[in-house]
Amino acid sequence: MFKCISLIIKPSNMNYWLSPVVHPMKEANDMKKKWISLVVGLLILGIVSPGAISGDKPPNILILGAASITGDPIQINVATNGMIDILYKKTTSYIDSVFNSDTCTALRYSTAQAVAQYGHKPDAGPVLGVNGQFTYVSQTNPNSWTVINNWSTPDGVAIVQTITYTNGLKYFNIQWQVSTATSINNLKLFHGSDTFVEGDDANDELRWDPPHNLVYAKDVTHADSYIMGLYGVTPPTEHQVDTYGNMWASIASGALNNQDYRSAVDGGMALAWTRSSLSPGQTWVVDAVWIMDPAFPTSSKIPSKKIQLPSMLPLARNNLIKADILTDQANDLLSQAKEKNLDTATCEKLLNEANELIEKSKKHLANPIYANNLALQAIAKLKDTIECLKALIG
Ligand SMILES: [Ca+2]
Ligand SMILES: [Ca+2]
Ligand SMILES: [Ca+2]
Repeated sequence: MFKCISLIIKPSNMNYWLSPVVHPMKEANDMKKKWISLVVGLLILGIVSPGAISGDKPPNILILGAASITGDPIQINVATNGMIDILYKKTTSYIDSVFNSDTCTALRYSTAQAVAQYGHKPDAGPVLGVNGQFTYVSQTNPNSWTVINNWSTPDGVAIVQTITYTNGLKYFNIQWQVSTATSINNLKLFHGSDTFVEGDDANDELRWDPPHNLVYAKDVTHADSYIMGLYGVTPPTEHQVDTYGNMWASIASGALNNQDYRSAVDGGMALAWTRSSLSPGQTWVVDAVWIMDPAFPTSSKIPSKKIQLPSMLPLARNNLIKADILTDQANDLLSQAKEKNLDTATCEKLLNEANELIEKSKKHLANPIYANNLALQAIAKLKDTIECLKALIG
């Protein structure tokens, strides 16, 4: 079932932070401090009981503002920025299988001027793009089993990540749709994960399986380890199984190393897909599948289905209607403020920016993903305008 939850429990990763097992990057002091302040904050709020952090059991760590697909045997927690945590119920309880929510995406491309790369920032890794992080536009949940995240870049590139799960299956689908306001070339999309098979970061042995376009990991300390795999429904052009640090470094530098095997380590794995060019009005669709399975996934087990493309045009139009309604509300409040001779300059600036986004969105309806992103940005700006005017009027 889908829950729009404000708090997600992250027990095993906290164990990592408190455990004496060291990894220089992951044990960074500032991260520890962050966790500690979070726990202290939650104690004050009464969300975590003091008993929860004494004794052997780690405290529950809670992360704000995420969406969760709580299926069986797979649970998928998607952070507001679209980074993913995957839990797998091997027998009776769910096993955390990703370090924090470090399943991340990055996009590289050339504009007429330069090569650009934007991406996520894993907790234990660098920003996955020389130009910085994606702009995180929105997260929506059209039903209990789907989470959609919208991102953009300053070059007018829009990315929609859609995750869907059919309850009971040992895999879930993930898809990216990329569109652009101006022509771009040499596109490369990366997706990778800091694996945490069997609930710990260590001992993950990783392989590339070319017949299935699959990178996968299993934990060598468990004879019955389940397999965690990323399968390219859209055939990938690069892959890497490695230490998680090498894997993130490769993505950040713009190329995977195609390494096929890595003996037990704190592992990570990634795939990349390429496309030579993308023009306004076109959409590049990349489909992949995350598999969690006790047995090696054979061809008959690996799904070939792609996510049905949701039509973004009705969504963009619907969001433009919402933006128009909010514009009317903002204009009403603006009139009231002006009648009272209040200084409305700051609020009006926000309103003008929103109007520019709406006009731009309307111009780009032939490119509905981009238009929808602009409409969503306009809605956010109009909400700020309304808050601004309400504060002014009092
Ligand atoms: Ca995790
Ligand atoms: Ca790992
Ligand atoms: Ca492991």
